[in-house]
Amino acid sequence: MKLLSATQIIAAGALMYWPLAALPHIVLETKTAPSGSIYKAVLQVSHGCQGAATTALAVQIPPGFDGVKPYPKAGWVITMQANTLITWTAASQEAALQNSQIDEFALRGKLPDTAGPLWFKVLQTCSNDAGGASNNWAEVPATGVSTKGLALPAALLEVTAPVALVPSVAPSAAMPPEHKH
Ligand SMILES: [Cu+2]
Repeated sequence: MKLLSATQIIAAGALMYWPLAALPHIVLETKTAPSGSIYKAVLQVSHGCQGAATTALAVQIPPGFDGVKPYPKAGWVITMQANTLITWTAASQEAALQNSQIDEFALRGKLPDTAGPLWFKVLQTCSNDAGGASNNWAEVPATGVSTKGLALPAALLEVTAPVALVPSVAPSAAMPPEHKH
């Protein structure tokens, strides 16, 4: 049996840890969707604030995302402000999302007819007891869609051009065969 050296073990550990370390913080489950479609935005919250439990999540509805409705969550109270902000608040300490757990908050609406990035800005509020305050996931790059280097990036949805209807039969095959009288 071949024993791994300490260096090899550390290197393997670093490799395994890297994908986790590179994960963004609050992200959308589905990161692209066609323009004009009905879209369910599922925001995944994978940790709290500096170890503290999440007690509220306020999502700014991006301009152009229309007719938005939130999905209810057991133990959480929902408030909506003028179709611009949806907030889920834990109704009790027990309902708060622990730092060691993952959960999802969802809303649904109609995407704009034009393609381009849609940023979901999220204010995550945490329990004060554990020393956490809040994380304002609202940073957006000056240009483009790369969130590299941003400490608190907003969640990105890339709205793509509408899906073209593909004919079930190729036009040439659908043409009547050449015939003679
Ligand atoms: Cu994070």
